[in-house]
Amino acid sequence: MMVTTALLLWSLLALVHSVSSSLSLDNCLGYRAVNVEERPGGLSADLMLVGQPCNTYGRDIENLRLEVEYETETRLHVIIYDADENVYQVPDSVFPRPTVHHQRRNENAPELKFSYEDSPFSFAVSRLSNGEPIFNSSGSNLIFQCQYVNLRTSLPQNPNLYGIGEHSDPLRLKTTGYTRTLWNRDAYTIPAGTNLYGAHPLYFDHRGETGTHGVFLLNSNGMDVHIDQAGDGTQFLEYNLLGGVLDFYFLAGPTPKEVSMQYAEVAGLPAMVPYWGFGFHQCRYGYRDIFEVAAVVSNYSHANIPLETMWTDIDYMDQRKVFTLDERRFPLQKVRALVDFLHQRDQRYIVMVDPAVAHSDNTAFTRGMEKDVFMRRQDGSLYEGAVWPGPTVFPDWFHPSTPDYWINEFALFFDAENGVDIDALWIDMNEAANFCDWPCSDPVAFAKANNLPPDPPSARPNPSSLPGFPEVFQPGNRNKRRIKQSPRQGQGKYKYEDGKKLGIQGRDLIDPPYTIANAAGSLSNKTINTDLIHANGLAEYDTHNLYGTMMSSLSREAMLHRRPEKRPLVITRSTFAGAGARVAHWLGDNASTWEKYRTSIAQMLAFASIFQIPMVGSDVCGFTSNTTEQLCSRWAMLGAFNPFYRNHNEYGMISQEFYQWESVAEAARKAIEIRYQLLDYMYTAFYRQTRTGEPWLLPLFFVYPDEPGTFGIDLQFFYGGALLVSPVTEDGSTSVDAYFPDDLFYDWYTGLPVRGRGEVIRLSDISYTDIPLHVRGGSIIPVRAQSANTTTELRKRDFRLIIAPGLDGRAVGELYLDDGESLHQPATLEVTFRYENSRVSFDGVFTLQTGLRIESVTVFGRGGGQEVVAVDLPLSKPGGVDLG
Ligand SMILES: *[C@@H]1O[C@H](CO)[C@@H](O)[C@H](O)[C@H]1NC(C)=O
Ligand SMILES: *[C@@H]1O[C@H](CO)[C@@H](O)[C@H](O)[C@H]1NC(C)=O
Ligand SMILES: *[C@@H]1O[C@H](CO)[C@@H](O)[C@H](O)[C@H]1NC(C)=O
Ligand SMILES: *[C@@H]1O[C@H](CO)[C@@H](O)[C@H](O)[C@H]1NC(C)=O
Ligand SMILES: *[C@@H]1O[C@H](CO)[C@@H](O)[C@H](O)[C@H]1NC(C)=O
Ligand SMILES: CC(=O)N[C@H]1CO[C@H](CO)[C@@H](O)[C@@H]1O
Repeated sequence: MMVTTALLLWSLLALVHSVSSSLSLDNCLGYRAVNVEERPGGLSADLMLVGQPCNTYGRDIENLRLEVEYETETRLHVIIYDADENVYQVPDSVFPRPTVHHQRRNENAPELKFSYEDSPFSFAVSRLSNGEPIFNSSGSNLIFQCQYVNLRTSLPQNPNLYGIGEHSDPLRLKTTGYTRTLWNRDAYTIPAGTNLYGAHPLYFDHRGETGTHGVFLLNSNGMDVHIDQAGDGTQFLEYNLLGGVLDFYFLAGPTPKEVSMQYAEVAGLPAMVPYWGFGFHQCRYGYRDIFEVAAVVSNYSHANIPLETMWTDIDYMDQRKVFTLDERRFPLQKVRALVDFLHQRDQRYIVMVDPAVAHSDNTAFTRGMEKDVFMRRQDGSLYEGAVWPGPTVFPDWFHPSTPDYWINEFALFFDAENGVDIDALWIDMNEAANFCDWPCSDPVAFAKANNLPPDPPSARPNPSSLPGFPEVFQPGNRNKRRIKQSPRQGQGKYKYEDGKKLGIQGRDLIDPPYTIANAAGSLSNKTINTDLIHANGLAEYDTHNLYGTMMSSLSREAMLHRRPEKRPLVITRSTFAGAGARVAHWLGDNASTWEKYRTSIAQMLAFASIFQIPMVGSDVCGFTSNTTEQLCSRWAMLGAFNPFYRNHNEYGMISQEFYQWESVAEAARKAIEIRYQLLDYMYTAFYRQTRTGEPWLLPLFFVYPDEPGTFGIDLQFFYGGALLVSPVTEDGSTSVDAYFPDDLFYDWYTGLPVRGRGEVIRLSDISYTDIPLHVRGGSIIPVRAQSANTTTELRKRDFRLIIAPGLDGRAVGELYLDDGESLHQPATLEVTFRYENSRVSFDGVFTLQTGLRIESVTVFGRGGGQEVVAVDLPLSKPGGVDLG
């Protein structure tokens, strides 16, 4: 009876103190924890609904389970799910759960402490060392319904929160009246404050000297995360989920870098990329034919701007159909000739692939139908949308035959001997995007009305000979492949089974009672219908946010199948948590505006340092709308400090290859020269992230976590731990107000010291072909003594060491080298450099014999600037030299 009384009292309190604006939610009395079992390393309990179900946004689930496990010293796993295990959970095949080493776990006390109140149930997580509360759900009752889950944590006032992407808002999130919606969307022009292409339900809470922690919610359902203050001024963060379970990983830090590394333990270490992937890439939508593509290659060469990789957008396709070539404008023989030509010159070629397959007379469709791999409606009919080629069907990545299908399409179309021998892959439209508005009942009519596929530009005869190009561009013929149409087949192939976490039956999968702030309107608008059921029984409603990442993973497999020993490079638009373990990301269809130029820095930092997708970059010079000479010039320089460096442009916009303006060409030559000299420094730091999760591209507060002045900065960043990049960010400006942390820095160009005081310093007279760079004291940067036209050439250049002594007079640095492209490296060079008392020395692993040497050492800050000392140190054994 005590229980009942307490219960009533709690209910009253809940009503009186409720801060929720919705009256109906106030009737939800939460849950009561019973059968609590505490054990070393964890706890479990049953949670039983208190009072009558409130059934606000779907039926309340009456019996829940709570499992708590201290998985490592720094990671706490808390999961709340339905006792019957019918509610959908993210499948392990898509997001492999981290392995838990129970023995290791018990060696030291965990850094986080879980506590709970039993009725109404709430839980809290605190930092053991200082008692700091990290998460506390006691302010409102847990709501767990079949189409709505609500959990709120209180937070300190004015918290420094980061993450919850993908978004184009400031790196440090707004904390009042702010909603982050996660529902992957084809988000043309990446507008601020809206849901974009990816879903990363992870935030960092940085509290300066008391530490940083991370909270990752493994949930792929649509959601709104509200960050706001309640009526009484209490700061909170609230999850509003359209389904799934509450599967939390709390990461203790205590530094931002450590939180990032702990997240990598959960989401997977990022994939290593080939060395050449860091070269400069050129792309655009709207190259009219293979001659124009070849002309761009030729023009880059003439302008003396190193071009590593040429790309082609959907222009190469016949009527925009994947796995086809436009026979007039991109005939196979000429495409192959261009690829051969590029390969002979140590350059590469990349094209785009979309997931949607044209519903028409083409082999990719026919073979897919034979294997029955396309998504179907619940009545068994084929589901159709309308994308670039017009009416399309969509592969079901959960179908057991889809891997064979996809790998086979890649093997045929991208065959090295007879097809388009690409070096890496670009995948797009995989949210999945569908141009056709919900309910898209007539995709054929929609395609016709919207000119899909768009009319290609008219084919041209061979326009002129291209200087330097061999006899490759002669007219050639290719037989059209004719395919017989196979009849439609299929029935609802799936039978529901209880207890398999496949999703509760009887939900409204199209218009759930709770509405998230999806910028595309209703859930299924502009994408695949959310009521489709995949071959394994999962609903698109639950798995929508996984579609792009599943396509990415399988496309990586398909690339590996073509070149089993080589690291694949796959650049995707849509991502889910953990995608970085397999693929890279570009920031989507931005605009050629100063605003997007600025935003690109915060976006890049979020992906690299928080979401563990370190191979990332924006469309340099901007995608849609016309760029300007000055913007393109500044972006050519900023882009050189993006991990992924690609100029890309929208159909119909003015040309923006770097050689189009002399000032931009000059900026690009200078930026690429610096980037290439630094390439091994970057490669080393990137490699370290793939092994340890330590982010290599850093917001300032990651390096100076105790300096409050750094917390909000997202227009400057550290490129590797040693180089501070402070780009000019305003139109027409030749100056920038740059924050210098309390430390010693040196100007990259002059070696002159700058003593930072945790204040802003105005850097001025920065021409349109310059970008301010400063080396952090305490660093040694190995650079290539000269740049080169390709990364293949670059790898033959000797090294130079730049030594930037710290406030204590010392410095350290690292160099990692391998063959640049193999998945497994038989031999490596892993060197640590140290500088102390005017002596530089190095040692490490030298199994990779490169024949390379260090030819000089530059010490910054000496003689008022820099002093260069010629040396001759082979990088084949430990060495050192006194610099006097
Ligand atoms: C959680 O918040 C409640 C209400 O403010 C407070 O009473 C409780 O002590 C907090 N729990 C922890 C562990 O901080
Ligand atoms: C390449 O350069 C030539 C000569 O400047 C120019 O006429 C042509 O338009 C350029 N082509 C492309 C695709 O940039
Ligand atoms: C779907 O999107 C279109 C274009 O943004 C919009 O006009 C329409 O209202 C949306 N429909 C729904 C049902 O959300
Ligand atoms: C871009 O510039 C071209 C050429 O000046 C012009 O025709 C076009 O309308 C411009 N487009 C936009 C979006 O401003
Ligand atoms: C690139 O090649 C051109 C032409 O051969 C040459 O003049 C230039 O110096 C090369 N650039 C670099 C950075 O090696
Ligand atoms: C949010 C934003 O910047 N949107 C802009 C993106 O670019 C388009 C085209 O220039 C503009 O119309 C949008 O306002």
